[in-house]
Amino acid sequence: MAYETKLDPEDHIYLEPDELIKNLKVSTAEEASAKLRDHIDNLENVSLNVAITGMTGAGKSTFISALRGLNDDEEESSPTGVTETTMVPTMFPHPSMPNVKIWDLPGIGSPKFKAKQYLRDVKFDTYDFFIILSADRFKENDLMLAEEIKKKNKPFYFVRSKIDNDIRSEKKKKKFNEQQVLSKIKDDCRRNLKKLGDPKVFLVSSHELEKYDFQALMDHLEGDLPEHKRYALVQSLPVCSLQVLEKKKQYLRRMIWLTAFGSGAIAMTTIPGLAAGCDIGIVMAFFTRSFQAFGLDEKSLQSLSERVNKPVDELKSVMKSCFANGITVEVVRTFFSTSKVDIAMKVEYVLSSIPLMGALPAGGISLGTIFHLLSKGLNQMADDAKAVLKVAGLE
Ligand SMILES: Nc1nc2c(ncn2[C@@H]2O[C@H](COP(=O)(O)OP(=O)(O)OP(=O)(O)O)[C@@H](O)[C@H]2O)c(=O)[nH]1
Ligand SMILES: [Mg+2]
Repeated sequence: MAYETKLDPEDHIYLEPDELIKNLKVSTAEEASAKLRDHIDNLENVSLNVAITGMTGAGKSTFISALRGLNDDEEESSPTGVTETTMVPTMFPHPSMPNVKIWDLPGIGSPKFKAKQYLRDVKFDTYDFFIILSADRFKENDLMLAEEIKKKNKPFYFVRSKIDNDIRSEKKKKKFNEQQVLSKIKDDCRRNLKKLGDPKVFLVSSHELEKYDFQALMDHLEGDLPEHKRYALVQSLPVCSLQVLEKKKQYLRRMIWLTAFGSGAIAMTTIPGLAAGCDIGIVMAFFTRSFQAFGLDEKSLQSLSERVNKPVDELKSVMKSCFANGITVEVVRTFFSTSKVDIAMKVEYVLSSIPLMGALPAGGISLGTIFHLLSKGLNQMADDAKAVLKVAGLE
């Protein structure tokens, strides 16, 4: 082999898309590229509709803002307050993924509440799943609603909200033990919901998503969603912990394959200069998605800054990659042309298993180069995001 095969040890884990390539059933590299671009488009545009419901004042609007990475008092936030502020289903698009829609459903506090009618009124079919919030024990209306959702074969999750309040007041007691307090709240809720079997209950604080069961809730959602919707869920999550960050990175790494193949690099037979002939649009889209998913864009940093009470400049000061000031064609071009590429990668290993690649030996080099650069860029952004989390005190 003419070129070196040095590879990040991590890269081996992500070789599974070769299966996908093999299954494309195409006869030319161009066709493969086009199909993969379609595949990326489909993943990016998949719709995810999340319904948030519960009694008046349960914390729905606040939870929705938190899911969208916004603070209560930000302009676009769902209105919150102590009076009944939400009367009709209201849709809130995710700030950077408009196809991810979070719906604030009307409160279910009325004594005349009829679950069946309610679900019809809110057009239950719209939603991928329901989250039923309660700020204390779950009431009869919550149960009736869950039973009706179950009949309609939709997933639902019980979330006991405002846990930070419980912890704060229990802390004043002499024998405070956080784990015991949490277990007791959970047991109480479960007892309440016995009629439904033993449904899971997640304890959440919208002000501190990094604590309690928010992560567990997201893991369950991820597991229950059909495969093609998981990417949208994971990328739309606010970066509130190292765990979320790692998960995002893991999903994005799989996109590197699709992006590198989809960029058209495989259709090239020569490499006139680094990455020439590569579709810069698809590369830009990948880096932009990664940047936003990691919460490195100006708006996300602004929200984070307000939440953790640290100036944006302080958060930004630890971002050392060339992407720190945003993703532009200029930045990406510079990154591509100045990165040292001393690898041609193990990509041959994958390429050799795909019949149509056999005729394009030089294409393999470009593909390897692009794969490597995308991977390197992603790693650098993830490192920036980790550093920001650390300064924010969320690590
Ligand atoms: N400490 C704490 N307060 C919360 C939390 N979630 C909501 N709140 C507060 O609880 C109050 C009601 O929250 P909302 O989000 O407006 O509740 P809602 O369910 O949207 O209420 P309606 O729209 O009237 O049905 C507000 O004052 C919030 O600030 C939380 O996780 N922790
Ligand atoms: Mg509300």
